[in-house]
Amino acid sequence: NEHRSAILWFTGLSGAGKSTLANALEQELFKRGLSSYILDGDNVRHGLNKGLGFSDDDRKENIRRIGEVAKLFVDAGSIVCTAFISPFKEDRNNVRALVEEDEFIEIYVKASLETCESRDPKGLYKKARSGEISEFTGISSPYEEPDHPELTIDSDSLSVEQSVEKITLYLADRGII
Ligand code: GGZ
Repeated sequence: NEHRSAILWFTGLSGAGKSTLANALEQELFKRGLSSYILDGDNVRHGLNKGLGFSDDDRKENIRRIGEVAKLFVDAGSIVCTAFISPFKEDRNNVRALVEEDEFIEIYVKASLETCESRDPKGLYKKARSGEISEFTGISSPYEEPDHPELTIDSDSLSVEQSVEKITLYLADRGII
């Protein structure tokens, strides 16, 4: 099917819903016969980036490598969905600069820290509060909100279905799908 390649860069706190949304979107793109792929912690932090932790420097290197891999997918003609906290503006903007201006779509998956902390599916916030995990985003490590994301998804108030619809409408509007 006819489509343009792009990086759909999901950013947001742990538990905001980045992976859930990126996976649901990727499924929708697949259903439409589009060439898409997902990069997330499951296939990157355990492989390519095994050995990187959560210091500022390691996060920076994590995002740099993911950006380079995402660019390869764009070169290959795919729509690549990435789901990483990517807490630093500068690192996200460095990835943006790797591809054409219209090929990078920053999607801020926005949920309050309170919401994310109450979801706490893996109990990581609890461990961060108790000090068992250090440098945890939102607790003991910063998250820099995007200034001008192409899209903001308020995951406090939108369902996954509504969010996927919002993104696909945007992509159609931009002529990407
Ligand atoms: C943040 C951490 C940390 C710390 C482990 N801080 O909700 P999750 O569990 O499944 O997703 C989080 C994931 C974050 O990895 P990223 O590669 O997305 O981070 S970054 O973009 O900042 O490099 C969380 C888990 O790893 N996790 N320790 N200290 N998240």
